[in-house]
Amino acid sequence: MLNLEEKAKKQFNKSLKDASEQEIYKLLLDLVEEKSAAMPTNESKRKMYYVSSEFLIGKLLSNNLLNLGIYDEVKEELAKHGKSIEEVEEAEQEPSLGNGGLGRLAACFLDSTATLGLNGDGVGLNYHFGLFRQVFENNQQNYRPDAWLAEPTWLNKTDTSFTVPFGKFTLESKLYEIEVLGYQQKTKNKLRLFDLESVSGDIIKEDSIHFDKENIKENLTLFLYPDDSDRQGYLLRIYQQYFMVSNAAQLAIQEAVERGSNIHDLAEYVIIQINDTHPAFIIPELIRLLVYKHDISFDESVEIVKNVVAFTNHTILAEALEKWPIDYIQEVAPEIAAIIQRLDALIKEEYPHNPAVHVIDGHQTVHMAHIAIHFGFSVNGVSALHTEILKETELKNFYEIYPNKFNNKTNGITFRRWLMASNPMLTEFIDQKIGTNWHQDADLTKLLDEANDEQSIQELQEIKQSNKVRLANHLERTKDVSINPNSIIDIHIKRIHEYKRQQMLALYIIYKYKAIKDGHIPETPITIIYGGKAAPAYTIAQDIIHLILTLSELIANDPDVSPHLQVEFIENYNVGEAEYLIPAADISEQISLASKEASGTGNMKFMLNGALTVATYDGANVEIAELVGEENIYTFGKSSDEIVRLYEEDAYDAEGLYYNEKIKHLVDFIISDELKAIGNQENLHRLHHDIISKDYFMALIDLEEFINLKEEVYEDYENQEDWTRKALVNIAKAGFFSSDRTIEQYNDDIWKLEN
Ligand code: 26Q
Repeated sequence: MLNLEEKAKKQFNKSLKDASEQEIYKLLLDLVEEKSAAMPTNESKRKMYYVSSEFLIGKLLSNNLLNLGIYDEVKEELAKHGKSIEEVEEAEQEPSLGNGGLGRLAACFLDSTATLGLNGDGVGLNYHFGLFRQVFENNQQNYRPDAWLAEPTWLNKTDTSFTVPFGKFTLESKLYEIEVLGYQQKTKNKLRLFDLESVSGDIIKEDSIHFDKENIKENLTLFLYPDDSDRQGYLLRIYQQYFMVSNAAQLAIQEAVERGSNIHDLAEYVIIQINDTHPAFIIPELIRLLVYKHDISFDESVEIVKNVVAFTNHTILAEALEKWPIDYIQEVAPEIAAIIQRLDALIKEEYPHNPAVHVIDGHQTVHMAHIAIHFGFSVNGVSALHTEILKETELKNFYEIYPNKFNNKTNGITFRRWLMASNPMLTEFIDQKIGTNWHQDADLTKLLDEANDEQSIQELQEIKQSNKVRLANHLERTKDVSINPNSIIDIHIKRIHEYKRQQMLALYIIYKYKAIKDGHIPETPITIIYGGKAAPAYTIAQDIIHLILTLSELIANDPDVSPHLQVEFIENYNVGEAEYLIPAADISEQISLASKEASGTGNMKFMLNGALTVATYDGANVEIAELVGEENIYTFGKSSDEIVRLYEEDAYDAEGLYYNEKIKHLVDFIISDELKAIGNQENLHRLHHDIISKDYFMALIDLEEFINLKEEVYEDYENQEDWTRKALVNIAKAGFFSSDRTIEQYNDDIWKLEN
């Protein structure tokens, strides 16, 4: 018994049934604190710091209750008093401290690190406002600040503080912490978020995401940078990065000393995994601290740091690789600029005739990845294909120098959040069929025995149906959106980017709309659901959102089509929405242009929840296809080799494809009178023009094949027994994508922590 009723009486002087959701949320937060107080921590000599500019942790209440093993008990006690845990969950503000995949991966990794009992913390920044809240107005994306820091909060203030020496001033940091509770109380780690006392929301221009960019002391941790793959406000980003890494480096050194390090042996005590290049300044910062605070020679400092830092690459998009003019770094942190120049000199001396590997190029631009590769001991990609592309193409020059540094760590997801917390019915089903061992060791292959059991297939179908009803209710309640739970649920959710090809699916929607207009009525109605945010500076991505919203309206208002096809773009897609959407999906859209998606992790979440994947041979899709077999996935499109070749030879011809008679009328529909009557001319024309003249991410190259495949998929759906059997195989084979497996590999190959 948790005595929630008693606690409510004591704290609020009222019975649970009269307490507000907000009050119950507060009560449960205290309960978690009480229950976790006694959890052990791992005090091993060696400790891992996962330094990341993003931790997209999502809401914490259910996850913490689940990991403490009291979720069901709490749910039942609340239900007894007429309270629903789902409604209490809605009282929690979601911390959206990440843009997308990279931030969410960091959150899954924290969960797995604690669950495996390893000594490892996350280190990042305490943004006062997370990624902007997306609102749709006139079928356009708009922006609202996302204030997540309301009381009560999981965030605890500490007394820890460090001095960060910028060029123009010195700032004192403040450390905040969020506890990370391992599953079944294995160990407790921390997410450590640095902040500044002087930062203030007062400089935000009224309910917007605009603020005074010059006022560093007041804005440094105010916002998470929303621009993935874009370059604006360079200087502020460098300020943020340096503030983050200076704190992380000082914290790691301080704690190593406390555990007995004499600094010369720092690498025995500390391993720092950097999440992409965003924290790469930690390399010169560590060197600065060793040289100036610990009197170690420059050369020895470089050698020490080389054994401390390991780098994960998450992108092959050239435009997302961080490069900063040395002037900017000089302005923000002159000592760091000087150290980078010394590091560059070392490299130039060693490789005078290999300018591709220099740290500072001929335009005086610093290549962050080059620092991380030369002065770290490990470089990893995030899926098998991605790592191969890094070695053979993108980072070939480095692979030739350091073949042993390169390794692959295929991404994973935590099953605690993405199955146990978000899909309780499927969890229960798996427990009944194969027992609960998989909670510790994510092997679900025993489920394959159920493939020929009609009863099991039937149950699985019913679970999917219930999850569709649950999604429909959730969307009705929270977003005023109605969907048909008896339709095929087909989902494309992720950041909006041309390479992810939301626009290709939109062209399919146009195809389907026209087909229905011509009398080809699908047997089962289809609901296509999108979700995702576009970076504010990414014009074409905004245009793609506009196209989809406009199509959605056109279809909804057309009585010939709307009973058979619905298109919904879910506003403000985030972790919480994903938790409802993914369990309800029949079809998972993973249709990026081959070679461009480093891994993808949504693909894994859908597979685990029994959706069938429509996939290009990209990122971890390749590994999913290998695991489930071609008969249990729908693959299509040009290979990554072919795409890489097209780019190298500059041989892609968008215009030529456009003149294909099957394609032209679909693309031209973007600027049709019907659509322009609803939408905005400028957006639609710009997108149309971009697709026919440039189409840099090749939406047209796989379109015909995609359309044919989509038709086949919907047809296959009609045989529910076969379909569900395929879904079962997908679930059964998803064990490989547990982030526990990923973290074990990081630990075996890179971190080498004792547990
Ligand atoms: C860079 C420079 C300036 C401003 C912002 C940025 C920036 C910010 C965020 C660049 C990239 C990101 C985020 C990248 C990201 O989320 N990558 C995704 O990482 C996932 C986890 O490994 C992969 O599954 C996805 O394939 C990859 O796209």
